Amino acid sequence: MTELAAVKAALRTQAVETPSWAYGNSGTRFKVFAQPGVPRDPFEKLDDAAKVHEFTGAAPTVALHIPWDRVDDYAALAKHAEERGLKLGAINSNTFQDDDYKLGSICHPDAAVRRKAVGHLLECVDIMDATGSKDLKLWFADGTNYPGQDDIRARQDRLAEGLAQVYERLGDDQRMLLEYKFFEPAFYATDVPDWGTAYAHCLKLGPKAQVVVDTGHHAPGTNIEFIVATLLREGKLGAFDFNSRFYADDDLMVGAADPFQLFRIMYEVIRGGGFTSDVAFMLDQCHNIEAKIPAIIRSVMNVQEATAKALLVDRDALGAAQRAGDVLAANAVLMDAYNTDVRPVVAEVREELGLDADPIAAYHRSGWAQKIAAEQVGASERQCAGGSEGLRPPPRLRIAAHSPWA
Ligand code: PSV
Ligand code: MN
Repeated sequence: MTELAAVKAALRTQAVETPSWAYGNSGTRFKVFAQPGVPRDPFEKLDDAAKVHEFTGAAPTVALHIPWDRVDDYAALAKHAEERGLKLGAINSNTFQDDDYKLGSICHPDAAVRRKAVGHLLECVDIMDATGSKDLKLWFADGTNYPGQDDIRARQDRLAEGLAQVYERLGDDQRMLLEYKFFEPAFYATDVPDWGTAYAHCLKLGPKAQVVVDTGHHAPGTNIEFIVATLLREGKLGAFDFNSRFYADDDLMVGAADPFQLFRIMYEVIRGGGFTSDVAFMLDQCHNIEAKIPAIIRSVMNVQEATAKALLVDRDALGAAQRAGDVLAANAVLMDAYNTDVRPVVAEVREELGLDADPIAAYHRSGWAQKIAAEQVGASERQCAGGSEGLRPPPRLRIAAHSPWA
């Protein structure tokens, strides 16, 4: 196979999971700008996700967030997905939204609150059984705001105990993916603040527990590709939550703020065997001012382009330069790949799959935006009527004026 053919073959296998919550209305804590045609329920979110897959050919699964995507019949939701060429992906838990969780969820000092939180996580595994989802994604807002507020070490013990209860409940082909985030909403000590803490818990739990790297969850300047390389080396990289950021957890389109970082991450993924393993490539984004469906299409395209560039790195030449200690040559090999315009190659892959070379133009031509705008009038109101359903959770700059967190 020629080099180009190998790159194209690899690109054809790439799948990016889109998050149900990216299709819904979201905003900042100052304002949610409602968009016309926004889905009113999880079924309509899947209809939109199907469009992303239809035009990219690369977004076949959709992550759900419970309770935002709670339905009476999960098998029916899975069937709805299947009829549109999709599958349901990771089930994201939510232990940060109830009043009970003010001082934490599975790390809370009160055993009754911890039991409630674990109960929710077990419910999420029941949902996985019904939807056929393989991954339970856990992110905990747990932490403290003031030194002395709670016992840091005891909170780790409670965390380990709660995680172990959920781990026991997992089926043979199910995984637990533990996500870390350095701050927010806790401002002093977050209970799972970094990859090291997540890794330590996953290691103790066993092979079905792996770490999630959300690209927006690090202090500025953190070398994320180093974390990726290390977790892959240890067999503990489970998934990505892709997005990009300028300041904190901005949840902007992946590849928008720092496409070079995304390329470096994808290079380490490929270098470490993560591209052909079961690492899940998920998006975790909010589209507050831009049109949502084309923004998600753009994000999938950005991941594809970063991947194509990473696949183009001449690893033999790189290895030779590294062994020779030729710093400049080694760097040049990497930069040559990064500076290649891969858009024509990715477009060719699409055409070979029978898709339009330009997914965004094809989406705009399809008339879907006009159709949902006409048919789903009032979606924003209805979406919020059930409380927080469909809205992004409360982290910084993300609270709707009319939401329970305002
Ligand atoms: C937390 O900020 C997070 O990144 C977690 O992945 C959540 O599940 C997601 O955002 C939605 O709240
Ligand atoms: Mn995330």
